[in-house]
Amino acid sequence: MIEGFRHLPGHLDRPAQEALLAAIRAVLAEAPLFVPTMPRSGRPFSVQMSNCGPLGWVSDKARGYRYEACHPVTGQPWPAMPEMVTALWWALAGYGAPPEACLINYYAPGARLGSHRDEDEADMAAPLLSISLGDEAVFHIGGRKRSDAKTRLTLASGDIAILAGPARLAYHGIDRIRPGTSDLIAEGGRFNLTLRRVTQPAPCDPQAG
Ligand code: MD3
Ligand code: FE
Repeated sequence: MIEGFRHLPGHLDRPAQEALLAAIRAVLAEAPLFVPTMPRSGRPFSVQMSNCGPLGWVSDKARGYRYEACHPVTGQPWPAMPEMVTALWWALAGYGAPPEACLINYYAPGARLGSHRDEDEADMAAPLLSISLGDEAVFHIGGRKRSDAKTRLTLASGDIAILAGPARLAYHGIDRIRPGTSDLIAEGGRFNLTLRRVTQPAPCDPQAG
């Protein structure tokens, strides 16, 4: 397993998972799930997405992967990040600047996310924090090269993963979800939240402190 990957199984108990799910549903009422498409091919993702926070990750055929301040369908700014989400970042990320994007992925049964690296962020030194809710996912993580050996593990409801250092640059993906393995989400499926720093934080001004 690559250095810098931390898995905290069951970090959120059931009441915390329910509270977080309610907060995510409130975000989705303002910023509905959309279907991103691949650059160039225009092929749709099987994962549906939305975001909260000042920036959101989007992708389409014409303009590719990028962060934007507004929802691609509604044109509205992304809703604020729920406080519970930012609190987890301050407690666990070990980074001195706040997250700027919280990407919400929804996997219906049959959805998957092919092996990729997250490299659309200017600040690649910041860690990335992932929270899983609902059905279990079969997750894989390899190394910096696509050909590096992969480790597979289950991400279950309430699990948190923190990617820092070398793991931040590793190939990873979701092979499949296991339908019916959680009753948290009434309609089934899985939500994953990833908290991300996007821009480089301004250096501290020594005279300001
Ligand atoms: C390892 N999401 O949104 S979360 C993504 O479960 C993404 O929805 C998956 O990959 C999901 O980009 C996996 C765990 C994760 C997130 C980012 C990583 C693992 C990572 C970045 C680098 C290495
Ligand atoms: Fe990723």
